[in-house]
Amino acid sequence: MEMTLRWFGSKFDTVTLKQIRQIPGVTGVITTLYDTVPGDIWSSESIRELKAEVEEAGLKIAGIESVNIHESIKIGSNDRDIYIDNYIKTLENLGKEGIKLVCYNFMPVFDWTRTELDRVRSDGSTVLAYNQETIDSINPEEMFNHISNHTNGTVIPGWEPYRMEKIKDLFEMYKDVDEERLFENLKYFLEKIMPVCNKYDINMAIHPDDPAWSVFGLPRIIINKKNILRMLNMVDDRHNGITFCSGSYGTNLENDMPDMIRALKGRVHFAHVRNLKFNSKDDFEEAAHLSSDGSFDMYEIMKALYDIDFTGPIRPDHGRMIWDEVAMPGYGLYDRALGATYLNGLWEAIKKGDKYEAK
Ligand code: DNO
Repeated sequence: MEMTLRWFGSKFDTVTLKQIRQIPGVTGVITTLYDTVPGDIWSSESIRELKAEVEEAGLKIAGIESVNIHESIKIGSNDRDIYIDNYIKTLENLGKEGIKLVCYNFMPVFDWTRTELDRVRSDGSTVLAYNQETIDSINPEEMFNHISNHTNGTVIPGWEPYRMEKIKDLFEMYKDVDEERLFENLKYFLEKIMPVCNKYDINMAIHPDDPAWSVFGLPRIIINKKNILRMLNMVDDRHNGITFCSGSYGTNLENDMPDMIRALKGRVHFAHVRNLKFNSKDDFEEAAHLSSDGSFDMYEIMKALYDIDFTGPIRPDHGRMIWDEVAMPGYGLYDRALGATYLNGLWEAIKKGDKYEAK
C-alpha cells in the first residue's frame, strides 16, 4: 500500500504540501480540481499545473478524489451522453498525465451526510457525527444551511454550494429513480467509460454511500457486500473497482468489513481507513483512528487489506479537530497525521509478523 493524505489544493486547503511531506511515510496526495463542477471537462493544462505543484513539494498525485458525476448521469436523463462524453474526455486528459486512480460516487444529490461537524468529545476534541433522529426531523435545505454554518469558513467536500442551487428540482427529478434504476444508470455509465480506462489503465474506485442507507428518501446502492458484488459483476472489468471506506461501510454494523475486503480481492483500488464510535445504532461519531477509541478493530481491517495484497493508495480519513487547529472539519492536519502514523504502524507490524510466521 501507499500512504497518502487528501489535499484540496492551495486555494482551498488550510494544510500545505510541505506539512504533508513531513508526515513520516506519506508519499502522495489524493487531490482534485476543487473549482470544477460536475460535467466540466478538466483541461490537460490545469491537470499538469496541479501535478507540477505537487511534485515540486516532493510528493506525487496518487489519485483523484473525486471526479464527480453529473446528476443527469445518475438520473439517466436524455442529456446524459453529453456528460458521459465530457467525463471520458476528463479521464483521457488525466490518463495522459499518468493518473491511474479516480474515486467517484453515485449518491443522488448529496455526497456523505453528517448532522454535526463539531460535536465535542470528552477529551475536548470536536468531531463529525450522525444522528438519525436529526435527519428524520430536518429537511435537506435546512440541513445544508446548518452544515454551512459550521465549516470554519471552508467549502467542505460534498456540501459545495452548487449542490444546493437546484435542490428542489433535483428531488423532483429523482422521484422515479429507485435502486434498480440507479443500478442500471451506473451500469450504462461504467460500460461507456471502461474503454478509456483500459486504454490508460485507470482504476475507477466507487466510494460507498455514507451512511450506508437511504437518506432523505433518496435511493442508495453502494452500501454492502451483496450490492458491491452486483456492481462489480455487472461490468466485469478489473478497472471497475471500489474505494473501501471503513467509515462509510462501517456505519451499518451488519457489514463485516474484514470479510468484505477479502471477498473483493483484486477490485479494491483505494482505501479510506478510519474508526467510528457508536453510541447507539442510530448515533455515531468519528473517533480517533485508534481501535480502542472507537467501535472497529482497525488491526483486522488493515490485516484484511494486507491479506488481499492491497497495493493501492490508502489514506487516513476524517480526523478530529485537536490542539486548537482551525481547519476544514474532518480534514485538519494533526489528527490525520496521527491516523497515518498509526495505520503505518499497524501495517509494519502485520508485515513483519507475517515474515516471522513464515520462518
Ligand atoms: C467525505 C468523502 C467523500 C468522498 C466522495 C467520493 O469526506 O469521503 O466526499 O470523497 O464520496 O466521491
